[in-house]
Amino acid sequence: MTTSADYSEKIPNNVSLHEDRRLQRALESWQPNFLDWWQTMGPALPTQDVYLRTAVNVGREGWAQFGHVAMPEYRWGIFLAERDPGRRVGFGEHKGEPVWDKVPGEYRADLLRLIVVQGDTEPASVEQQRNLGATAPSLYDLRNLFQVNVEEGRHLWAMVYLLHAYFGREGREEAEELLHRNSGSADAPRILGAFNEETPDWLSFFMFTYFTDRDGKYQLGTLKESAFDPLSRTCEFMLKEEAHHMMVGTTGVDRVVERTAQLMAEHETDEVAALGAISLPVIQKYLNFHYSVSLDLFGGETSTNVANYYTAGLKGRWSEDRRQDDHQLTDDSMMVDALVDGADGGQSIGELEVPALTGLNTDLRRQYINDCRGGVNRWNKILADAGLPQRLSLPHIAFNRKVGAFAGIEASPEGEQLTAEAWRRRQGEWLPTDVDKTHVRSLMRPVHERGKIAAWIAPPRNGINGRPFDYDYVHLA
Ligand code: BYC
Repeated sequence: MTTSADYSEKIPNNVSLHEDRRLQRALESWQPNFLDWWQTMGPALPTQDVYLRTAVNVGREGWAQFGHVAMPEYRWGIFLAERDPGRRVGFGEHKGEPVWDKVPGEYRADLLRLIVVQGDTEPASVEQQRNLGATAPSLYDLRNLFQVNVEEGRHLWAMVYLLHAYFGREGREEAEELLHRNSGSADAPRILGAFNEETPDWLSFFMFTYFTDRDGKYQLGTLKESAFDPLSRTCEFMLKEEAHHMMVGTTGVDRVVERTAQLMAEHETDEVAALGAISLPVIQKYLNFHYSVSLDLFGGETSTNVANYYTAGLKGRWSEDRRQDDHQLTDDSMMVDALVDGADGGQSIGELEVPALTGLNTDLRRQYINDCRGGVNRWNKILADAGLPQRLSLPHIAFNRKVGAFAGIEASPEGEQLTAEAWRRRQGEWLPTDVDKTHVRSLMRPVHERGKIAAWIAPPRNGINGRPFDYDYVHLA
């Protein structure tokens, strides 16, 4: 057996990598850099092995295997969903034409940009979560953190494969850059705002996996519609893994709320901080923060970029095939959230009618917001079931925005426009203050013993892959 044949087994793939020696060599030279990055920027807590799911195929049955794996030896593979030979472009000016197996010259720059932005978020989130292992509330949670991390690593591989396979030298250079930019770096930050924020504690982690990973779900859902078939097929498979990340966020926040509600009901008090838990107002502030920075990830309420992506067939809408329209939208309009001019010469928060194509970021953001409501309803049901009158809520769309129509104004969670002075004075009521963050961090003491859990969070209802909660999910080094 030659070295390259061995190597093709080292990168599990369903793209016949062994048939393209040049591509194989290119990925071969990127792999050690990825592993260096994983060692220096990936999970910091030393472990022997972790009970992980590894993608091994894309079929309906048995696409993943579970087992204890030493993390640096995780098999980051390249998997594209199965090809549909009859697939046609579903929207835009090429609607009805066969999808593309190569990158059309005129769309090269835009496709490269979209793939680089998507790729940039994956290692960014691993960097953000690097130190969380040291304070995990249980081995079950620790395992889930690492599962999310290795899969974000695989999603980076997915984008790097596209860059190497379809964008020549420029793609290879961009793949290198994906390992050089770092979350929060002053010199070379990650591209999108939310990915330069800290994830310093587990409440942030659960909020991040609920709200920010959910942006991932929606963006991948639009790229899955792409006329560039390899991108579409990659995203389709990534979405499969993303479901676990959603579960981690949803049930993570569930369990924090459950524990808080339990203590509130038991002790008939709202002041659960003294009881070693996180109070509802602080949970609400974390929710406000993560939701609002995630809303920014959808770009401006109106955008010519998104209109061009759609018309060209690069990026579709969520559930494109279920939309009852012409899938071209050239004659349509829609209402978007906007600052509107008032009779008094001032501007207020309202809506404006714009061409439907330029409003597509708003369309996607609204799909996302509806989905986010599902989480809030769940958490409120936990509060109601505990007999408590308090409720959590999503803040107004204009609250704490740094991108888009409301970037230049300040608004309360209820959507009341505020002066800069009022915002400065009151923002601590709505966003985590240093005191809140310090308290949450003070609770983050590691529980690395089998079957044990920290006092600020309820245990999960189910373990992973049919294993019990007290399974030895992680062996620490
Ligand atoms: N921060 O025309 P505009 C995930 C830039 S998450 C900084 O309004 P457009 C994951 C924008 O790039 C999913 N800059 O917006 C989750 C543009 O710059 P250029 C990631 C921002 O282009 C958790 C300018 O502002 N995937 O997978 O229509 C863990 C004007 O922008 C931001 C994608 O995002 C921001 N928040 O839409 C792990 C999909 N927003 O080009 C993973 C690919 C906008 O003028 N990306 N800007 O220099 C896209 O589809 C689009 O680039 C965006 C922006 C939706 C991000």
